[in-house]
Formats: sequence, C-alpha cells, structure tokens
Amino acid sequence: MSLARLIVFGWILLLGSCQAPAEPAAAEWFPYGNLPRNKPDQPLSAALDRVYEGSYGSLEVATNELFSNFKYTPLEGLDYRNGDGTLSRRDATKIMRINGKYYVWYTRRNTSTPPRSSEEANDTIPSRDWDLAEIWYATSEDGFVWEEQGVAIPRLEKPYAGWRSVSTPGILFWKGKYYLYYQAYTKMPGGPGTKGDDCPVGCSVADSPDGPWTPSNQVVIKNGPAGTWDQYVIHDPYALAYKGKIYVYYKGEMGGSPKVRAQGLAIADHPFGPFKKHPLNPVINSGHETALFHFKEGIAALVSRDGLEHNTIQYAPDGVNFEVAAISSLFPIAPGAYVPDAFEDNGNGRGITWGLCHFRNIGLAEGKSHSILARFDCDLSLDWHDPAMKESDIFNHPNINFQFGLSEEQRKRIEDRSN
Ligand code: AAL
Repeated sequence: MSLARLIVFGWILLLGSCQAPAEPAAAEWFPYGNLPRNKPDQPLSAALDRVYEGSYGSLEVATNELFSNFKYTPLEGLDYRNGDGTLSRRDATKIMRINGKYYVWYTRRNTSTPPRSSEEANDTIPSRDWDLAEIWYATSEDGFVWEEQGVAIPRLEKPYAGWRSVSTPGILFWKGKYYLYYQAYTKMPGGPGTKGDDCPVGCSVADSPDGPWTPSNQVVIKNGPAGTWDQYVIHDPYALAYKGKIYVYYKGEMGGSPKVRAQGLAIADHPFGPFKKHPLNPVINSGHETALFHFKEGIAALVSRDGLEHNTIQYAPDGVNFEVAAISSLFPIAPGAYVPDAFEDNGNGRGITWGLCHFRNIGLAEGKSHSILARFDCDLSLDWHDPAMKESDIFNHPNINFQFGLSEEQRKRIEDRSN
C-alpha cells in the first residue's frame, strides 16, 4: 500500500474511531416482549451478559424464583414488659413444624437491667443484648400467635463453654433426634481480653423438641487458628442436611471498622462433629445472620445487613459456590425461615414463604435496649406465586427516609463546604 493510501486509510480509521458506533442492523437489536429466557446470539453489554451468565435466570424479576420483597407482621403472645429493656428475644432459629405445631428457638435475655457498657457489666448486668442469655422456645398454630414454652438451653455450669451466655441457636433434626447449636460464651461479649464478641459453638441433643436437652459439653465448631479469618468469632450456626452430611453455615468476623463479616461452612457426619471447615471458606462474602434453604439441587441464602453483597438472595448449586441471584430491599434481620424440607436432603429444594426475624436496639436511646421477634413473609418458593411479592419498587412513607437524616456533624460539614 502506497504512503498516500496509508495516510488516507489512517484518517478514515481515526475519524471512524471518533464517531459513534454505527447503529446495529434491526436483526441485532435486543428483542422486545418475551424477555428472552435464553441468551440472545448477539453482542451484549456487561449488564445484559451477566443476566444470562450469572444466577439471575431472567431479566424479569417477576419470574425470578429467587427474587422477592418482604412483608412484616408483629407477633402476638410474647410479652416484653412494656419495653423496659430487661426482657429481649432475638436470633430465631429455622422454624420446624412438628405434630401440627410450629416450633422456634431463640435467644432470650431476662436480666435486672438492660444492657450496659462493658465497663459497667458484671455477673448480673449484661454487656450486650445477648449477654447472660438462655435459649428458650415457643410454639404456634398459625405462625402469627406464639406461646412461649420455657427454657431449652440454660447457661452451662463453669468451666463449660456457655457458662457466661448461650445465644443465637440453630436447630438440626438428624436421625430421629433434635440438636441445638448455639454460641457458647466463656467471656463477656465485648469484655476485656476479647476482640468484641468472641465465642465458639456448642451443641445439645434431645429426643423431643420439648426437651430435655443434654449438652455435649464440648466445643463442636472451634475458632480458627491464629491469623485465620474465623479465629475469634464463630457466630450464627445454621444447620442443614445436605448430600448425606450435616452442613453448618456460620458467620466469621475479620476486623475492620465497620467489621468485615463473611459466612463459612463446616461439614460433619455426626451432629457433634468432628466438623471439617470447607477449604474454600469463606463461601459468602457478606451478610450477618444468614438464613439458608434448599432450592432445587442447591442451597439459597438470604444475605442481609453487611458487606459488598448485602441485601441479596444468593444461590449455590453445590451449596458452596454462591452467586447473587437477586437483589432486594427491607431485608429481614436475623431471619429464621420456615424451611419445610430443611432436613429432607432430597435434591429438590422447594424454597420458603415465611419466617421470623428480629428488630433490635429498640429503646436504645432511652437506655432500654432490647429486641423483639416479628414475622416476615415472602415468595421464594417454587410451589407458590404471589405477584405482590415480586414487585421490586416498594413504596414507603417519606417519614421512614427522613428518620435516616444527616447528623449535625454531616450537616455542618456540608454547609461549611458550600460557604
Ligand atoms: C446476632 C448474631 C450473633 C452476634 C449477636 C448475637 O445478630 O450475629 O448473635 O453475636 O448478633
């Protein structure tokens, strides 16, 4: 090619690169209407490509079985002493239906005072809402009206883990027996010599959901070795039967401010262990108290509160490699879902439609901090379709947003910046 032709060709390329790309031919436009379920055979942007390459399954949230919004209902039947902060219930387990009744276990704190600072706390004054706590349980005919039945796991005797407090239970039904996992404190949460909320996990067994419960008197899921991501905290033990084994998902905390939290997985053949932590831990990069449930051949997770992928519903076809399947809002905090097939392990998980959650720090400003249990409903089920649960654009009164206003310091900084 002569120099002259090279110069002309170069100008054409240069001008071409400065011009907007040519409009696609009609055949290449992204199709309208039936919201293609299968990836169109044409160039796609990253945003459209991940619709088909990720776990979304479809561009349309209304047909995404793992998308739902959440509706809330106050529970009847549980007293909180007019919210004086001495009685708190939180961190509900998965719900089980046994002999025609729903069962749930939860952290119950009944102390002479509401939680105080770690400096003021002692053997009778709690340092946190879940300090000096026990595991209690309640039953219900309909999931709305609940009747508290009594203590399931009292604090253990010294020196066993759990003598300071037992909290945040997880329920497992395995080979005809019931197992309760729980955070087993030997140190005051947030107290001296801790990183803030250090504890391992203990476990107790019963032949009946009404007890009596016998503790294993051993730590069943140990903190990781020094320098590892879960060296201080093994929280929120959540057990499912999967692939013929016991899968316990749990939360670890990795320092940082606010703390970086992630979810790990420990697997065992027996409820008391030994548990082997998965080599790919952490398996979820966000979340706090995370509810999981069988879905098709895999495991789905409600990932709320913390982290890059908070307020997402995630799915792992193998129970280990989770991908974001949907994003939602107004997530339930510390969800304990009713998971009818939690212990069936049949490779055909059907999903969930409701559960209990909690609202925390109620009365905090008045020095009466406590938590209450509540009910959430959703449509994350393959056997149910409620279009009202499939709307992503929820409307809330502006006063809700105005409650989350600027602090005085932020407002001043903004005004100073604009002056
Ligand atoms: C909960 C859970 C664990 C934490 C505290 C009580 O929501 O994450 O149990 O330790 O908060």
